[in-house]
Amino acid sequence: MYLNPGQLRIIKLTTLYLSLTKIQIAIMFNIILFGPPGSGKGTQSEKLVEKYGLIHLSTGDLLRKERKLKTPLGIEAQQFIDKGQLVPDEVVIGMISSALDENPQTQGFLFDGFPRTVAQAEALDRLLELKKSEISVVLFLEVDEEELIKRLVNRGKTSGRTDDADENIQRKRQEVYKNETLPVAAYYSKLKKVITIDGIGGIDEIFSRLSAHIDKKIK
Ligand code: B4P
Repeated sequence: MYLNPGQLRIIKLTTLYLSLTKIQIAIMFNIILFGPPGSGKGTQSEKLVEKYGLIHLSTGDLLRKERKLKTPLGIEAQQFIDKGQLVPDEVVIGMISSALDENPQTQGFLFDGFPRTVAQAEALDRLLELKKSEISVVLFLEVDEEELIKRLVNRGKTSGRTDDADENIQRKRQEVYKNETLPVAAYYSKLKKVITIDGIGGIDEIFSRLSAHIDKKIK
């Protein structure tokens, strides 16, 4: 069959596009660091992004930044945070969507404290699909409730965070976690993406456990 130069060019470009798409899927490695409030997501995320060169997306940090700048979004969000409640889905999904668009060239993202509802998980999957990517693994830090409350009360002594100030708010946050956030683990378990990790122990010890699982996935 004879193909004219124009048709040949279209075939070449299509082939190039398909191979680039494949490369993008292969290169992006996206982690969700999952766990209850105080399980050490923020602590471990800082170390993981440094080791693996990922972009750290913490919805908690993004919301606190908005609050500091006194933006309308920050002021609205703070009312929920102060009561130990979740900020509405559309607010955090919008923030994550913008952050994904701001980092088109990354080799992957580490999502810390997001998704916190099944609606957020579904939205994240759709956003990544648009980028020809997906969640590679969900690392679930398991810590018992009394240890969590102890850590958060302790953090409250120096953090200045309004949601750390009071033990009743801590208990409320743990309750919200069980009702609204834990179903996210079930959602990703169905997709066989969840690995549970013991979140009790020294910070470096837990970091080694997380790294060992990531290294296995990357190979
Ligand atoms: P976040 O900022 O996500 O914070 P977090 O859950 O409180 O803590 P994290 O698990 O990161 O624990 P950390 O490392 O600090 O959320 C804050 C609020 O923002 C939420 O309540 C919600 O209102 C809102 N929000 C955020 N994301 C949202 C979303 N997607 N949807 C809706 N609302 C959202 O560790 C805790 C303490 O333990 C620290 O003091 C740390 O030093 C210590 N620690 C860590 N590892 C330890 C270890 N191995 N041993 C002993 N102590 C340890």
